[in-house]
Amino acid sequence: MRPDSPIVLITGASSGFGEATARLLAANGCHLALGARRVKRLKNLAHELSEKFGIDVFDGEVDTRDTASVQNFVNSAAARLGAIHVVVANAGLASGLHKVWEVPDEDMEAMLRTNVEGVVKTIRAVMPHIRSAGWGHVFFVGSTAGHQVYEGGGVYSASKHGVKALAHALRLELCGEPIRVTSVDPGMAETEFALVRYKDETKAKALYQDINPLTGADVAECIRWCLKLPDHVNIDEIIVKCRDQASHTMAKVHRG
Ligand code: NDP
Ligand code: 8X3
Repeated sequence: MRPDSPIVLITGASSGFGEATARLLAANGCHLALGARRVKRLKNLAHELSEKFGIDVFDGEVDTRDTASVQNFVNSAAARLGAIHVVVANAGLASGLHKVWEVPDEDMEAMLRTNVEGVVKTIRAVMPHIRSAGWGHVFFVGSTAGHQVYEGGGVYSASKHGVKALAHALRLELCGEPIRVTSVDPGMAETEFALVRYKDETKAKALYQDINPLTGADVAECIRWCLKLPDHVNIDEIIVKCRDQASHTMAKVHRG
């Protein structure tokens, strides 16, 4: 049975898409479980949203690369909120911009462990709760990098192609159950993503110079729209880019 106020678990809720999705879904009456490693940010957000919208918000530290941490976060959230209906498996990152034969172990492991293993661990922990709730929606946050590749982005693209594979497989596995599966796959969006990738504020800012990139709120709106559609409608995949980015590769970005 579809609830009026679904309980939504979001990983990577301390910034960017995750935070923006928490804000928009809170305004739409959803209850929230917010997870990330930077707990101070989560606590402030949880306090603000519960005060402003009168919703239940659980916040918890989670490192999605770690099985025990994910299990603990998800089970604590379900115990505190009573159920989980929706998951937004959003936590992820790019680290560096290296050719495939030059990528350091540290960057490779950060991307593959967070973007692929972390997503599997999240879905694995949440799925029993969603199935026992009897209605649900699973959101993956992929990327245009899961559809096209670019130089220096080989490992990141491999990880996002992996996310696409997971979304497609899960949709097949859940066919016949009242659970929808959507992958939201954005292009360039100004969040903390580029700062995390380059570890350099000037380089991060330059990426978005003279373009009008997507924002966290734009991606949150895609998630809200998919969630609000009638129950028989499943949006499989959304590829969303800013108007200035005609192609995933930098060759076709309009600056001016
Ligand atoms: P941000 O850097 O702003 O947010 C990333 C979030 O992921 C943070 O809340 C961070 O929290 C969390 N996170 C990272 N690693 C872990 C971890 N090991 N455990 C738990 N949480 C973690 O970037 P975005 O909002 O842009 O990125 C969100 C998702 O969107 C990512 O999967 C990214 O690949 C994808 N994406 C981004 C695009 C862009 O151009 N911005 C475009 C397409 C896809 P904390 O550090 O507190 O743990
Ligand atoms: C993030 C978009 O272009 O940096 O997924 O790969 S891009």
